[in-house]
Amino acid sequence: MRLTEEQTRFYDEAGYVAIDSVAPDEHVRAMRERIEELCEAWDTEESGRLGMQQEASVRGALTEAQTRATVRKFSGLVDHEPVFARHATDEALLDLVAALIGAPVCLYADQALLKPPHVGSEKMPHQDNAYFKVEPGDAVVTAWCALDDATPENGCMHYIPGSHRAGAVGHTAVDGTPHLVPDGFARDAAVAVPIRAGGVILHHAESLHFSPVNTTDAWRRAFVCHYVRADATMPGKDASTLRRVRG
Ligand SMILES: O=C(O)CCC(=O)C(=O)O
Repeated sequence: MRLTEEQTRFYDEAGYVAIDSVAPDEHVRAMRERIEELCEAWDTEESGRLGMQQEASVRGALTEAQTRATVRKFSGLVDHEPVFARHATDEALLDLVAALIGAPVCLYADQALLKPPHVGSEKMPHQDNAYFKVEPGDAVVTAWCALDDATPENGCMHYIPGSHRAGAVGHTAVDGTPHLVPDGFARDAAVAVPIRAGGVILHHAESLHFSPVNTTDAWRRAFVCHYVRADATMPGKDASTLRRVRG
């Protein structure tokens, strides 16, 4: 799959680009079904090894059904779950990734980010590289794949166009959470980027972004792969242990 010149220019200028119909319907369906099974099996070893997290607002004494309906995250699925490995190594997706960051390409991290109906919370503003600290920032791209149609109402991605051009900005830890937020953030400048299921948003590691709450009756699910060029400097990661996905 090729990026057009216009899409490449848009990414360079805005720090993100949305591409429709990247993941085949069958792959999207299989990922959605597996997420449903994992939420159903929330108290098993299988879900546990994927670092299952629940919405903070509802943690505590819940019924089984309530627990299933409040899962917000699984991590590291590609190492254990074939349908997610198939997506992360899909050649069409990797063509887009390599066009933006070059090659060889490794998978840096992957996660399923879920916004359950009504309780799906905001993902606070941040740059991915506030967490990763990869040098250079241009060597990392996030491929955010919608598994449901993502809309402003159910918590689609929002970006500050051009924010990556300022490079890394300072972030401060939010008390009692694992979140970092940028020091100074112009929320009014954010643009909502709705996308259909199967579409992928590619964003730069220093693009400021967030996603609001899910106010709808339905899930907003995404599978997110962070890719890095193999020659980048990655504090806290042993690059030789990362999965090489494009030579
Ligand atoms: O899926 C979301 O709501 C947030 C995703 C995000 O922040 C990311 O992919 O870096």
